[in-house]
Order: sequence, then C-alpha cells, then structure tokens
Amino acid sequence: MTRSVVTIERHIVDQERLHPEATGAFSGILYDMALAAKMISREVNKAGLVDILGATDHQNVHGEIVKKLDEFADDVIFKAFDHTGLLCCMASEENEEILEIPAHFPTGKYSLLYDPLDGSSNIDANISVGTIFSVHRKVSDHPRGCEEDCIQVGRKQIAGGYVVYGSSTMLVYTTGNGVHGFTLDPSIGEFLLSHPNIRIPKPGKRIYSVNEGNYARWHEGQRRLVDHLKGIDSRGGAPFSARYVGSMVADLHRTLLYGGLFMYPADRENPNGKLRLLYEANPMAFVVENAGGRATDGCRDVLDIEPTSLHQRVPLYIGSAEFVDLAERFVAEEAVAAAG
Ligand code: AHM
Ligand code: MG
Repeated sequence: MTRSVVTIERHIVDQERLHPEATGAFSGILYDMALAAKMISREVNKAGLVDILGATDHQNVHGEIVKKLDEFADDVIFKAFDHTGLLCCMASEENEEILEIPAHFPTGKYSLLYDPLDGSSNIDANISVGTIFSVHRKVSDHPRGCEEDCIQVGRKQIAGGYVVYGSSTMLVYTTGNGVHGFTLDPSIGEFLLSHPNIRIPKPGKRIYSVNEGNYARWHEGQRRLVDHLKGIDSRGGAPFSARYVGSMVADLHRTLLYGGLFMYPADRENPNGKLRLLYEANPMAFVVENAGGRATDGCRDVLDIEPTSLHQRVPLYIGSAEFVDLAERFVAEEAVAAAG
C-alpha cells in the first residue's frame, strides 16, 4: 500500500488546524522557508555548470550576475521574507549585524535566524551542504525589531529546522510537536512528507562524528572520550564507527536517522569550539531534542544557554541521548580532575 501524498503546504495547514488561535502568520514563515529552499536547491544542483554554461566576468548566460552560492542563498532567504510582513527582523550567519526589514515593507511578530549555506566550502566537491533556520517570537518593544529579538535562549524557539541539499533535497523541521521530514520532488517542485514524526532510533547506531585532525589541540577529557569510542582505552567496549562529512547538516541528518554522536568540541585554541550557538547549535538542538536526543556543550543543555551575542560559538555534543550522556561524563571527569 502506498502512503498518502502530503505536500509541505498541506502539512502546514493541517498542523495549523490543531491551533484554532493561529493567525496563519507562523505557517507563512514555514511556507516561505520551503520556497527559499527550492530556489537554493535549484542553484546548488547547478554548481559546477556555471563554466559550461558560459559565465564570463561574473555574468551568466542569462545576463545575471553570478554570485557565490553562499551569498546567493543569503540573499534568497532575505528576499523571500523581507516583504511578507511576518518578521520584525532577521539575523544571518553571513552578516555581522541583524538584518532590518526595509522601511517600505511592513513588519511582523517573529524573528528569523539562519545559516544560509552551511558547509559551503564543500560545494565544489559535490558534498552535501545545508541551510539551518530558527524562529523566535518578537520580544522587544522596538517597533521594527532589534538584537533582543534574535539573541534569545534556544528553549524559546518556536520552530527550528534545516534543509539538506544532498542526493536529494530534504527539509526537516519541528515546532516542538514532532520532527517532520519532507523530500523535494524536483519534477513537480513540491516537498512531500517522507519522514513523519522522526525519532532517533534506540539503541542508536554506534557512530561518532568529529574532526579528529584536531586531536592534538583537544583537552584530555575529549581525547579520552574518543579513545574510548574507538575501544582503545582500558574501559573495554566495542569500537564505534567513525563518519565525518564535514557538513554539519549532513552529519546531523545521518545522526537523526541512524543515531550516533556528533561533536565539535572546544580545544586549546578555540575555547568555544567552532559552531555558532544561534545559527547552528540551537536549531539543531531543538530538532534533535524533539526527536528524543540530546544536545549539550559538555555540561549544559544547549537550549538552556543564555546567549550574549549574535555570533557566539559553543562546543557541541549532540545526537543519541545515551551517547551524549557518555560524552558529558568524560567532560565532567576532566573538569573534576582539573579542579583537583
Ligand atoms: P561554516 O558555517 O563556515 O560552513 O562552518 C560550519 C561547518 C559545519 O558544517 C561543519 O560541521 C564544520 O564547519 C566543519 O568544520 P571543520 O572543517 O573544522 O571540521
Ligand atoms: Mg555554518
């Protein structure tokens, strides 16, 4: 028996019906994110063709200026939302300051944070990249929004999700009521519900995912954790498999579907790791928690960290709850050892 065909639009409408007080504004945000994702997907799939199609001096065959894909993605998302009246402001990993809604457009009661094309250094090698997004309620009195509307604790997100541009394009999101995945059918230009109510499998696959090239810079607890996962310490245990794409969205999408542990830890040169709390860690933590997993910085749940600046970084341990618990124990042991 084949399953019912449910487009993302239909799914959003059905979800909205569960909230009779809903005005439809929030559904509009998800709808527009799906639209932006389709446009970015189209360009990502053409990456590499630019030269064949005869681009010269940053002009493509259609006479359009050819932009770097990450700049293109940044622009597409901004333009998908700037005129809608749904948002008070936006913030993008690509921009130092918050993005104001142009004065001639109306504003709304939500803020949007996004990483337009995460892992974009992988694009020339045809490796999956992604978009990550997070939606908050407007909390400031500022009529057109301000930093306060973007710099909010992750727990207050009202939606979070990502798009992975991989062997197919998938959009995965949660509003705190299940995690749902949609696969883009390019022939009809629709995202179709393919993964309803995603839960990280238990027990999760024993996979760890980390850039081990940083081993020499890691703290002792992190090294001991990875030695343990490889089964080369004295604590026994079968070795985990290692998988590292180097695109967070791809590594976490696998973790969501199979289970495992993804890490980007602190190291001696980067006390807060590499990943950004607001654009990367928070939306992914919201998705993973809602799928039954966990996300911590080694001692606190990511979603409880009070952010202080737009681009702050955070060490990250995320994935199957049992493995995140394990990682925390190693980090805690080190903290105790350091204190003693
Ligand atoms: P970016 O936002 O500049 O693309 O960096 C984030 C990416 C993540 O997708 C990935 O997990 C990480 O950087 C990989 O970093 P590294 O190359 O240090 O392993
Ligand atoms: Mg990024």
